[in-house]
Amino acid sequence: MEDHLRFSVVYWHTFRNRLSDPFGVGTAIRPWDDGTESVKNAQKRVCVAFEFMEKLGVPFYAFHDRDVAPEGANLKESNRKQERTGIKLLWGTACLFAHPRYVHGAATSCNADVFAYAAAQVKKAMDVTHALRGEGYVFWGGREGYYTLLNTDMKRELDHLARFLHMAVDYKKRIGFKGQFYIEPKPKEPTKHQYDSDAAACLNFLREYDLLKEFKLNLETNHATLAGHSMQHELEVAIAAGALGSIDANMGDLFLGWDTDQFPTDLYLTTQVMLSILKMGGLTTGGTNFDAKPRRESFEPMDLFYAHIAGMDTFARGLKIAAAIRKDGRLEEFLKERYSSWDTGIGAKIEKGKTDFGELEAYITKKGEANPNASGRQELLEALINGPGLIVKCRSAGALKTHAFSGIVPRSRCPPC
Ligand code: XUL
Ligand code: CO
Repeated sequence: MEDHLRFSVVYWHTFRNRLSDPFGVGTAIRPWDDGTESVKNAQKRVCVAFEFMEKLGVPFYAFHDRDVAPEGANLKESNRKQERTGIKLLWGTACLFAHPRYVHGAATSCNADVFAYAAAQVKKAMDVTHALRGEGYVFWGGREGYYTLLNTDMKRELDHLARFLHMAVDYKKRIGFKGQFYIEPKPKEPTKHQYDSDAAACLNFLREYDLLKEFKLNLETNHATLAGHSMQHELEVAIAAGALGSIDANMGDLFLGWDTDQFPTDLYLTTQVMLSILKMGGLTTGGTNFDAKPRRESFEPMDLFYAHIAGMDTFARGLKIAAAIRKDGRLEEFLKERYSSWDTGIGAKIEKGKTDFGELEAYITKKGEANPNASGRQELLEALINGPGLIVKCRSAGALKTHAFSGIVPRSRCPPC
């Protein structure tokens, strides 16, 4: 489970977020943090962060350059703490969205000097990530998008973004950084429309600008739902392109239309995520990165533990249920059967590219009608998902047995019995 889940704590929400909202100041009680930008305070924060991660038993963390500023002092301290605890850096990134200079974007700014500033900042953030032996580096397009097309040359901005990423790839090679590069899709917030809007848009962009072999995707649940997709949809799009890298594990709220970044406590969500990840064969460089924050009302230090443990337990159970569903085999069997017309005959010929419209016309004219002739069975499959992994009691051969299996088949055909 440890190898599959690869949990990671984020520095920004867990150690820098004061839990403010647009209507009120921060409520977080963080007795170790005096709220200043002093070196002493930053070092104290590093100590608390590593103590917290050690107590949780997580193997990774992630940061933005600005979260761990002042850089110089923190680099040494972080290196020492990594050595002592064995906790590793999952990925680093640069905050190219908070400072007013990035008001019109960074790599997609209308101003070339801003592009240059962003390049210098990413160069430094990559150096720091490399020095801390980070396993990856994330590009999330904070303000790489627009509010109105009236003032935006979209094609030019996209060309600039691609140029920026090519330069990052060149620099990566120059310094010998072997970590994985990721793009993190998000459709809106802070801009109205972001260029990296969803997995498909990112893949298209990477392909168009010949960057696909250098990047994978870091997918975040709440970003998927903001884009009008499920997380599983985004995962499957990335997996189909061989480009799923890592996940930012959180969830949104059904009734709120913004990025609430809640800790993932929904078993259906984590089960779906783990089903896709297991199908892919597991994460390699990536991890389950809790890009999540406790609610403004959960302001005590202890809530940081409760929140992470809730997320970790939900993913652990999701993994167990997903593994049980795979072991059970009925979902896979159903899918295999559903597509079986492609395995032989005309289906196999189409898949192999061994036929054409003319032959297909002759084939179907002879046959007369195409009859899909099979139900999609959505409700049955949803019931099946409810089953495996749950402990059911079943009376078998006179004795009450407990086993992990679904109760949707008649008891007489219940395989464990
Ligand atoms: C913002 C977001 C970022 C990225 C890293 O919504 O998810 O924190 O993960 O910049
Ligand atoms: Co994120």
